[in-house]
Amino acid sequence: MHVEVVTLFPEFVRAYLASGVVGRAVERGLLRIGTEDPRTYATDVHRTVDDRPYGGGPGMVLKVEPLATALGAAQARLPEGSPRIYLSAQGRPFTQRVAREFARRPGLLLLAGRYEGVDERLLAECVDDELSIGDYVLSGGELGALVVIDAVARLLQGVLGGEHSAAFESFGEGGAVGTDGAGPLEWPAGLLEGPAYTRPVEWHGRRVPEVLQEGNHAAIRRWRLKQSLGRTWERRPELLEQRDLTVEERRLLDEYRNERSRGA
Ligand code: 9D3
Repeated sequence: MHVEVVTLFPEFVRAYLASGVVGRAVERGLLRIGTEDPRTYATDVHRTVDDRPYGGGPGMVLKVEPLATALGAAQARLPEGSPRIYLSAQGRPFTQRVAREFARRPGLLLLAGRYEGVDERLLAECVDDELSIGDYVLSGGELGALVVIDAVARLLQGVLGGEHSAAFESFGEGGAVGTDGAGPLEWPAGLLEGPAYTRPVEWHGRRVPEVLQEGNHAAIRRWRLKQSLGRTWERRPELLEQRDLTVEERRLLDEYRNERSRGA
């Protein structure tokens, strides 16, 4: 896949993308990333990319011409069928479902805004989709673009280990929410994962649950499923409403709630 990012902070974006899962995907030739800085295409001596909003009001708006030229330069490097996406607080929510849609495309053009936003005529003519990464206020679209790239890169064939990608396939259409459906245990889609432990077996008087130490794999699977259901019920109850529970899951969640109400 080929991703182009149009941003006033190309060094920031490239620095982040150089490490971790994404950096390795780039090194291995599974992902190509380019950047384009609109300031390159500003025509005046001050390299101006923003201007005051018509009608007045606070802040500045990104001018249409340098942005349109930068987008055109980035788009010229991308394959046909690469959606053009503007990251903004007003966009539709970016979710795992959207990440899966994007992972099937040959490329992505990501436009990160700054200041109060971009001239609406640029959006009308040069953008196919507008996405937000959540209901909080950021200073610009760069972190949004990085979030999209990270979530999409993990879904590309060969980017994660073989076991992970195989696990992903078995949940691909499940609409995993809250988890990516690609966990090492092939965890059921739509549930949060439960607690994890490693050595030492006791720390500050807190012990690793006995069941995890005993090697009864059926019991471990049941305990983990119960923790997962309980945690989802406590922290993200709306995820349970979007999902049908099996008879076993129903029973495990009831046990969890009963133990909880008795203070266990
Ligand atoms: C007058 C209100 N404005 C600022 C307080 C609105 C506003 C303008 C520009 C709010 C945010 C931004 C910059 N944000 C992004 O570019 C952005 C973003 C976000 O703020 N939240 C969630 N997802 C995204 S993606 C891009």
